[in-house]
Amino acid sequence: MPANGSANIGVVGLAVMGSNLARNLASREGNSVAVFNRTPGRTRTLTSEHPEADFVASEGYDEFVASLAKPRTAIIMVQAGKGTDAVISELVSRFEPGDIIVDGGNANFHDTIRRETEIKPTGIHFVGMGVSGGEEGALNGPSIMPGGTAEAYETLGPILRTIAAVAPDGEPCVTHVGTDGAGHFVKMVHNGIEYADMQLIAEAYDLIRQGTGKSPAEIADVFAEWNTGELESYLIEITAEVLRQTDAATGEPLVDVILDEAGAKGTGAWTVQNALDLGVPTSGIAEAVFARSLSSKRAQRDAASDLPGPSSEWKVAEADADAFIEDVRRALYASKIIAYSQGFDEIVAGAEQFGWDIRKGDIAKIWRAGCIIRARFLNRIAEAYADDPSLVALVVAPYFRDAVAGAQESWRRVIAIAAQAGIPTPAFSSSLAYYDGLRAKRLPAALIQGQRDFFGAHTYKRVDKPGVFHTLWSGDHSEIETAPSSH
Ligand code: NBP
Repeated sequence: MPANGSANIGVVGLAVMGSNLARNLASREGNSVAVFNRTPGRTRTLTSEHPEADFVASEGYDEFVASLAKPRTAIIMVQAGKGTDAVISELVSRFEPGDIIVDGGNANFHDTIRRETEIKPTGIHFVGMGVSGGEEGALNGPSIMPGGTAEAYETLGPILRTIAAVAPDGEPCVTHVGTDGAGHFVKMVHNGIEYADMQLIAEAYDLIRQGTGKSPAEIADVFAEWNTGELESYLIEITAEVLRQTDAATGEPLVDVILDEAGAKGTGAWTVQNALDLGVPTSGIAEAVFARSLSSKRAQRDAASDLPGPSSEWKVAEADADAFIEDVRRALYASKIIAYSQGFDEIVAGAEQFGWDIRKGDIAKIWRAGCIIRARFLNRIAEAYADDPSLVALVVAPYFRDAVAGAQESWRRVIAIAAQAGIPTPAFSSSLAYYDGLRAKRLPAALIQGQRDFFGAHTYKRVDKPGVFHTLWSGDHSEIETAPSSH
C-alpha cells in the first residue's frame, strides 16, 4: 500500500513512453513518482526492474490518487483517443479543484481543446502536452511542448525543466507554448516537419544511389560528412547509421531488404488537414505524407511498374559525382528551409486562429535537443525570430535568404536531372515550386480569377484601381463594378 500523499508527480500508462518518462522523473532530485497502469502486470514489471526509482506503485485509481501530494499532478501516457478519455474521466471523478491532469500522449489538439473546455468547470487544470523524442527521449530528456493555463505551468514547469532535454547552450527544451491545445498543435506541426525532413533525406539518398551507383555504405559516408556541416541533425546522423547497417541473414545492406512501404501514425496527415483548414501552403509536408501513401499502394505500383520512363538511362559521370552530390546537399538544405518555413507559417496561422500567444523563437529553441527534428540550424531559426519577431516568412530572413540564394542553382539542376532521369522527388520539387511561387512578381492566379468570374461570376479585383469587378461574359463583355461575391 503506497504512503498517502507522498508523491509530487504521478504517471498513468506504463507502456514504452510512460515507463521511460516515469524513470526519467524518478531519477531527478526531489521527485517521488506515483505510477499506475490499467493492467497491473506492467506496473509490477516496472517496479521490479527498477527498484532504484523507488516508485510509489498503485493497482487501482483510488490508491493512485491517494498516493499523490496536493495539489495533485498526474501525467497520462496512454494510447491517444478513447484511452485518454477513459483515464481523464477516472481522474476527474477523484481529483479536486487546483489539481493538474496532463495528457502527454499524441492527442489531436482539437480533442485537447474539447477536453479542457469540459474539465474547466471542475476547477481542475487540464494540460495537453506534446512530448517528442520517442522512448530514448522520454528516458533521457525529451523536447516538451506543454499547453494549458499559465497557472498550471507554474507548478508543472519546474518539474518539466528537470526532465527535459538540454540544448547545447544549457537551456532545457521546454516552454509554455500557449493555452489549451497549443502544445499539441505545435507537437503536430513538429511531426509534420519530421515527415518532410525524412522524405527530403530519402530523396537525396535515392538521387545519389541512382545517379552515382554508390552503395548504401558509401552513401552512409556522404551523410556522415554532411552531418559535420550546416545539415547537422539527428535525422542525418541516423540516416548514416541505417545505410551502414548490413542484414545479418542475407549479408545485403539492410535498406535493400526492408520493404519499401512507409508506415504512418497520422500526425503528418493532421498537419496537412489543418494546414488546408487554415489555408497555409505546407506543400513539403503534404508531399511527404502523400509519398508515404503512394509507397504503400502496392497493387497500383505493381500495375504501373511497366509504364514507360525516360528513353535513355541516366548516370552521373564518375568525374562529376562529387559535384552532383554537392548539388544534392544544397538542394536538400534549401528544401529543408522551405519545409521549416512552411511549418512555422502553420504555427503562426494556428496561433492566430485559436488565440495563442506562441513565441516562434522559443519553439525553435525547444526543438534543439531531445526531439526527432533536432538540428543545428534551429539556432538560426531562433535567431531569425529574435531579430524580427514579426518576420513574415522564415525564408525571407537574411540568413535563410542567403542560404537559399546560394543553393538555388544546385536545387534547379538536381530537379531538372531528376525529371529527366525519372527519379521521383516530390518534396524537393514541390519545395522549389513553392519558392518560385513565393518570389514571383506575378502569378497566373490572375487567369484563375478570370476563369472563376467567367463560370461563376465570382468577380475580381484590378491592379490599377480599387473595387470589385465582373465582366459580362455572356453579354457584351463589358465590365461592371459590383459588390464582392459571397461564393
Ligand atoms: P501506447 O500508445 O501503445 O498505449 C499503451 C498504453 O495505453 C498502455 O499503458 C495501456 O494500458 C494504455 N491504455 C489503453 Br491502450 N487504453 C486504456 C484505457 N482505456 N484506460 C487506461 N489505459 C489504457 O503507449 P506508448 O507507445 O507508450 O505511447 C503513449 C502515448 O505517447 C501515446 O499517446 C503515443 O502516441 C505518445 N507518444 C509516443 C511516442 C513513441 O515514440 N512511442 C512518442 C511520443 C508520444 P494497458 O497496459 O492496460 O493495455
